[in-house]
Amino acid sequence: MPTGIERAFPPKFVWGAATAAYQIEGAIDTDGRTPSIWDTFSHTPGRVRSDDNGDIACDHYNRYLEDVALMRDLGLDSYRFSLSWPRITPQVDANALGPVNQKGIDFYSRLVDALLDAGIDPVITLYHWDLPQALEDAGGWPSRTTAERFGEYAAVAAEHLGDRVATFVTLNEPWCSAYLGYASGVHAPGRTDPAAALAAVHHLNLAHGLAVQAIRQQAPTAKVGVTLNLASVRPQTLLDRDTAAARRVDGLQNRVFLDPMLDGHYPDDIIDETGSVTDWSFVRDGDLDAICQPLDTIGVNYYSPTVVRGYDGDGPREESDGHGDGAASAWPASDDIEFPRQPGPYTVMGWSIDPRGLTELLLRVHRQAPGVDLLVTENGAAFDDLVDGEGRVDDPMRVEYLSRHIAAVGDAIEAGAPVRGYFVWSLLDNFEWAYGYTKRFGIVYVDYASQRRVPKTSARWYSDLIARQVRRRG
Ligand code: GBH
Repeated sequence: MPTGIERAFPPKFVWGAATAAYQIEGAIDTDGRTPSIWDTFSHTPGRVRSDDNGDIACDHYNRYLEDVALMRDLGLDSYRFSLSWPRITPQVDANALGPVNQKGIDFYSRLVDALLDAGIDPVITLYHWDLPQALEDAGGWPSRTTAERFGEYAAVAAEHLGDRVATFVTLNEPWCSAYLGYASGVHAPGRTDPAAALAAVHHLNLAHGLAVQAIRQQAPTAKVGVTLNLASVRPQTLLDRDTAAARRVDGLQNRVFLDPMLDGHYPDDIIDETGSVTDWSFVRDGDLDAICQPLDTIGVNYYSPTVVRGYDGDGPREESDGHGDGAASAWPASDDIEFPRQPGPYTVMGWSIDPRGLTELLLRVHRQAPGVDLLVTENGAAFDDLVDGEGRVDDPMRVEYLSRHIAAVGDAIEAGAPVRGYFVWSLLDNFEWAYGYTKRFGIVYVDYASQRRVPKTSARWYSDLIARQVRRRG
């Protein structure tokens, strides 16, 4: 079996795996939980492949002890998971957070205690896409009140869990929440309004800033960060129209989040170039100060490279967001840009495999945020895994994918990026959003009929890698 990397990572480097609440928990109406936008979306026919939904998912809500035991057996240092907001404050609406649901807190409290008992450091993401439906009904992320309620919810989470949880991540991939949720509509709530998407960008940034302040107040020793799906954007050629396209995509995907969070301003070129869509009047005095909070860590999620070119009007415009033709564009004010399909190899998502993109991306973020620690909060791949006659799941392609990307993280560290940890996406096969259960990202196979967990070859490989690195620590 290829081991890939025998180099030593820094002694305190953290090896982990990640999941998200709606993708694994199930138990959607247990202990007072109310619906999120993903319950509504997945129960709307035609939105999710095979009309799958997260009603049961991996039944993690009932099986969390088994899953923690699995993580302990694998030797993980850390586990990144998200809280389901509608478990914590199920009665939230536009005007008030509503009462705290003790049963919701208790579930996460038991999970955190089980992890700590197993020697696994919990990393909590406050928001991985499951907005309480009542807040969407009141306008969702395009509406300012959603950000205000999010700040209050963050305070509750930090108050109840901050005594035991060392690291909080405010948002997971606000790019997806804003652009896939409100522009292309392939994610919940499924709206297709580019102006709303840009308002959502701002209110997600504001939500982040308010949450950082709330966590600092409630849990002063906790480390706080955000997870972004940034892109290391490459122009297809050095023609002006391609480099201009790359600059716009860098702006809409990276700088529109990084600049306000790290430097307290929005990129002028992006404000200009989206002028036909919105006048940005949703940005109020004081917002940028609220958004720009010192961060302990930036989480980077990376799956595939981004190559762009200026669209010259010839042939159908390529926009490979992996959701096929016919969807509205995820990119506001960007009809003059296309995303040419890249050469293989591909994962079964159709995403091309290119580990160098991860090295480049980590170095790009480090350049803009030189003093901030970095974490790879997600990296992984979907392949067509099958259980064989002996009840094993052999996934050599995933081993290859992970080993090359981990090596790419090592390259970034050697080049000076302060990367402190790596989290595989995902611990378990799970509900892959618009793809339902058709795509498997886990290092542990889940048989959805029996809920049996079967560690794949990649899980054993990752476990061995961690064990070797731990031995080196001495
Ligand atoms: C993450 O999103 C999520 O955080 C996680 O919940 C999810 O399960 C996981 O990834 C796997 O999807 O234009 O064809 O090159 C990642 C979402 C993936 C969206 C890459 C944009 C571009 C693909 N992003 N995608 S392509």
